[in-house]
Amino acid sequence: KSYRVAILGATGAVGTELLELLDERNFPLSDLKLFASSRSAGKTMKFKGEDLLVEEVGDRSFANVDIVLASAGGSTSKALAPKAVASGAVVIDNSSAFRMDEQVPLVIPEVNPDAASHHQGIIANPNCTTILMAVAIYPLHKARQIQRIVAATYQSASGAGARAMEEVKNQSQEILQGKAPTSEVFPYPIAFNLFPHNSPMTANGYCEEELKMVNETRKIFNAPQLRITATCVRVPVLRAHSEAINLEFEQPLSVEEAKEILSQSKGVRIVEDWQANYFPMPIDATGEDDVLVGRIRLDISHPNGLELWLCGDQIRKGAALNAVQIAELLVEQNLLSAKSYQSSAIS
Ligand code: A2P
Ligand code: 11C
Repeated sequence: KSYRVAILGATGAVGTELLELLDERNFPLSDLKLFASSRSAGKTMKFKGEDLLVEEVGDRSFANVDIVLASAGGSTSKALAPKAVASGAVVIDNSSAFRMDEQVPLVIPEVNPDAASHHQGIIANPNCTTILMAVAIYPLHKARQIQRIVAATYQSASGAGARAMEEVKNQSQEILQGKAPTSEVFPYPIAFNLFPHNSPMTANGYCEEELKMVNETRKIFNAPQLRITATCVRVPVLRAHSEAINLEFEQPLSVEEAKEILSQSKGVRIVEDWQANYFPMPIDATGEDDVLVGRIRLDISHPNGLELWLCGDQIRKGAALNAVQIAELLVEQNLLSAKSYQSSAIS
């Protein structure tokens, strides 16, 4: 059996990767439609050697579509996803629009695949920082129950889209030529600099990105009381996010056991050479499917604590790959029947 798929936001950083992954993973396609804004309408993009036309999205765009992979921002998803569901499609949404909606499963196939079966037409893809952390720590949580997580992120420019990557390169050139850097995407110069994450600040002093890590992880782990705190930072890396994670367990977990568990976990690869001081780096994680984990060590400040460091390609596992894996899960488990999504108060 094969499926009619549409990519909403096909020209963006995640959309481009979705196109590559559908090809690379040989997703069973009978039709592929590409949608973006009016700016891109009429352009073509290559898929399996063929030129596919990019169309402006309209009300009837999803009439003959089984699966919509959406990555065109929250407001676009909010406006279009319910319409796509009403016309019979299942939407896998990469934006934050529906993630905390009680009717919408928030799914990482390595962590909570079963949640997908309760979908009402929309399934949300978590935020990239959440996905990368969850893939690496969920297997440890299953072994010893995590009590508290303290995370610090080092997030690449591409998390803010394709134009933000260009901004790093352009500003670097400007600075090297002795000019003042021009900022268009980010609020402050990012080349040779870093700043706390550029998402909106909230009343409790955490920015939205930090609260996504808190709330989404609790929902995915089905652990509403889990204590999590995070500090998110934007760094002048082009692609792949890094995270320093401190875990406090209910019972002690040895480094050996943690490594044993992670070495058998899907989507995780341990990268450690202590002699060479070689651990995961964004340049090594770029283009990789796995989350690279290293520097696994006991926390000297707490008997039940463990420290680890991870890097992951946030456009791939943090977004496009996770979405395609969800689509594969829906196909495998025969979960593509038409649904009726009723918007709840939270969305
Ligand atoms: P376009 O390239 O025409 O602007 P990124 O995350 O890299 O910034 O990409 C965002 C993606 O979402 C792009 O494909 C962009 O298309 C698309 N997009 C933005 N706004 C809309 C919209 N209102 N309707 C459809 N697609 C949109
Ligand atoms: C970043 N994680 O790196 C963000 C971007 O909720 O999907 C994606 C925000 C989201 O800035």
